Amino acid sequence: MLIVGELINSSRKAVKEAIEAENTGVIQQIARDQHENGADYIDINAGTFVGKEARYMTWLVELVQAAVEAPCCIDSPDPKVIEAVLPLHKGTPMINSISLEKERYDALLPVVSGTDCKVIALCMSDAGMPETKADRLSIASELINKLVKNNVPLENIYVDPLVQPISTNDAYGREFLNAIEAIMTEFPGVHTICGLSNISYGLPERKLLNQAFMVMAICKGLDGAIINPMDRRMMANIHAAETLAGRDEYCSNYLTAYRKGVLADA
Ligand code: THG
Repeated sequence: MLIVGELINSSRKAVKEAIEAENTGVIQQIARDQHENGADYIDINAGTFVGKEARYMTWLVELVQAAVEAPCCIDSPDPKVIEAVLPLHKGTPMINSISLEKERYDALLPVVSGTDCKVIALCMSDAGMPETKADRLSIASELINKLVKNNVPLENIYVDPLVQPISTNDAYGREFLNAIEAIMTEFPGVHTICGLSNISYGLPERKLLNQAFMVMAICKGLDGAIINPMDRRMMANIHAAETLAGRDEYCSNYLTAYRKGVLADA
């Protein structure tokens, strides 16, 4: 399971304040904490700073790279910001995200084509948010085919079928989960990823719902997640579910996690 640590996001108050104060220590500590707790990539998102986003993202990428060996996941609603930040990143980052929205697709394709970057392919089109499994599969298919045709290797594509709040429609969990299964079955070698926290929006005990949903998604084949790696119970659930889903030969990852102490009292 590829883990992207989500905590360096300006929608979080502490991060917003650290960015505004140019507090390098706070940001670098969040990066180190996430990496030490299992993040393979460190998501950086300053999307709430309209107008100043490019400047803050430039600052964040250099700061995070100075603090940890893990590469960044460059998360921006603005394709121009992603394009501007990319050359500053040493090694190969993850791009979050391309979609089927025409403007976004046309701007980002030349940026990812022919590189070795991992790219999140978000199931969004100009028709809006997907509702059903069929909507998601149709957008995913078109995106995957176009990207592969344009020199983006299948194994670098992480499809995000887009999680929507279960509190607004009781079918949203099922439609998402069935989309994961369909995408992983129809495109062997592609990956799937998601941010989970939308599923629990508007409900109490959100962590519980996020954890249960993660286990269900792993059962359907999900192999990437944008999460808070400091949530010990979430991380323990991921280790357990991957082993139980048959994705851990000889249970060796489970046993390694146990020896590191990350499963106990989670
Ligand atoms: N898919 C992709 N990228 C994404 C998302 C996704 N990037 C952003 C987001 N979703 C994932 N990142 C975060 C970062 C922080 C928080 C949630 C998601 C967060 N949430 C607060 C919490 O959980 O306590 C609540 C914030 C609020 O709702 O006010 O900290 O889906 N490709």
